[in-house]
Parts: sequence; structure tokens; C-alpha cells
Amino acid sequence: MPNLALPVGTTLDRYIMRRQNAFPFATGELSQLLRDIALASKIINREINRAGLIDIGGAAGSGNVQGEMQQKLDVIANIRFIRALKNGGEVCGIISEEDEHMIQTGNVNGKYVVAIDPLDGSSNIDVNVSIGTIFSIYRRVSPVGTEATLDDFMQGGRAQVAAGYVLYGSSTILVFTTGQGVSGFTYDNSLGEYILSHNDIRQPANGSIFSCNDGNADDYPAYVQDYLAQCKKQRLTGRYIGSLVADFHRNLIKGGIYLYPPTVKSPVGKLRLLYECYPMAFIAEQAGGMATDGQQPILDVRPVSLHQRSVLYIGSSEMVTQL
Ligand code: AHM
Ligand code: MG
Repeated sequence: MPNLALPVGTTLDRYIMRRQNAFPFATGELSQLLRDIALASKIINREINRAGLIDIGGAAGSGNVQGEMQQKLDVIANIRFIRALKNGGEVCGIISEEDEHMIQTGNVNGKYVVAIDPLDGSSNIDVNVSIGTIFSIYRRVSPVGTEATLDDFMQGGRAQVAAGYVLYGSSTILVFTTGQGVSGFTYDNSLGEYILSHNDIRQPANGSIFSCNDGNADDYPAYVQDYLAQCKKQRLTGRYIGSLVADFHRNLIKGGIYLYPPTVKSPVGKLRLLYECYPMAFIAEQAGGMATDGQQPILDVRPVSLHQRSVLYIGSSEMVTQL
């Protein structure tokens, strides 16, 4: 029996409506765009929950631009997001991890472009381990009324007007920033609504968790190896899920550092700058954390191509500083 005295809480829609005036370019279009992304994520959440039941698990048999096997759910998530953003009308162009080229939505009057990793953590899809969606939003620089251009996506991390992720974990949570702090909304299945669960998230300045693929450790630069040796000496906790969204989210809440250094296989890092590193770095900085490629803040790394990779060290400010 539900306790009628307890309020349901603040829905995402209500939160966005209330906060709209604090959004950059408060015209309502960015609010609508966030709602479109939330809707697509609910659909993907449904597909993920059914994945074990119907024949949508496993590899789809096509390769994506990075030459990795695309999982069927990656393909489905990609289609869902692109469709939601096209139908929403606020977005003129999209880049996705799953598509080599920029996608024109046909909404030439849309004022925004979106860079997205529709389903991150692909190696975890088939084994019921947490996966996520990552998105990054820019205000276009090309003239309204024309098609999106590459320049719209090459503005650099500091030009993002919003960024976020959805973690499909033990519960589903949407975390985003519009440059005024970070908020988290947990999905209530029974209501079909995201409810505000984490108001103004602050990442602890220090933590006890380090997250990296230790199997690659012999490839890491000496300073990373030294740092990890320190972590182990201090008996910090090693936790690595292999889904950036899940590892990042845990460290955001509990305090910790995530590392994807250069390796022999991925000499400039594995993660993609535009739709993995930039949005996570924007969120980290907004929550009081830090993100760097070892040389400079991630948000200052200059973009040169759509699917560019970067080294990523991200998390609690004192840990990243010490590294
Ligand atoms: P993906 O976009 O193909 O899923 O790759 C990104 C993922 C991250 O989520 C994760 O942190 C990392 O790759 C894991 O890589 P590895 O298996 O090399 O440790
Ligand atoms: Mg990815």
C-alpha cells in the first residue's frame, strides 16, 4: 500500500519547466530537446529490459565506424535516438558513434546539434551489466535555415550548452547539466517518469576508488603506473565495470578517478572526444570534479575530427590533480 502522505517528487518535466529561465538561451527549445532525449532513453530502457527475452541480444553483423562489432541494441538505440531528435524538431544535425558521417535531420530551422553515443559499454550489453547513453548539445554556429555543418560540432568542449548521460543500471538514472550544476533523475517504471533524486550533485574532492583496465597497465605511461602503484599502496579500492557511464557515475557519487590512458592498441586513448570525453568532462567540472588528457583540461582539447579519440583521466579533483 503506497504511503499517501509521501509526495511523488519533482518530475523531469516540471523541473525543466521551473528551471527553464536559468537555461542558456532560455527559449524553450533546449527544454524540448532534453525532453526528447529523455523520451528516447525511456524507449531504450524498455528495449534493454526486454533484451534477454526476445531475440534482440547479440551482434547485428554490421561494423560501426570504429570497426567494432555493433551489437543489436546499439543499432536499436541509435535508431531510436535519431528518430526522437528528428521528430522533436529542435536539432538540425547529429553525430553518433554508430554513424561515420554527420546526420542531417532535415530540421533546418533547428537551433541545436547533438553528439551522441547511443549505447556505451557495448561489451556489457549481452551479459546484463550496466550500460549507458552519453549526449552533448551545442547551439549551432551555421545560419538557421540551412543544413548543419561540421563547424557546428567543432566548437570545442567549452561551447557545450548541455550534456548528460543515462545509466541503465540497477535503476535507470538521467544525469545532466546545462552549466548550472548537475542534477540526477531516477526513472520510476510504474509512472513512466523521471523523478528528481539527486539535486545539485557535488563530486567528493577525494575518494577511495580507482577505475581502469588493469590488464593494460604495462602499456601505461610511467606517471600513470606510479600513480596506480600509490593507489594500491594506500589500499584504495579498484573498481572497473568497463562501461564509462557506470564507472563515472559511481565515482561521481562516491569519489574516485577513472583512467583510460594511452595503450599500445589505442595510442591516443580509446574514448571518443566529442560524445564521450567532452560531455563527461562538462558534468565533472560542473560537479566540482576534474577531467584532463594529461596535458590540459579535456574541455580545452581542440577538436579536429568527428570521431577523434582522447586519453581521459576524470573524477575527484584531488585525485586527478595528484595524478
Ligand atoms: P564502446 O563505446 O565501444 O562501448 O567503448 C567505450 C567503453 C567505455 O564505456 C569503457 O570505459 C571502455 O570502453 C572499456 O574499454 P576496455 O574494454 O578497453 O577497458
Ligand atoms: Mg562508447
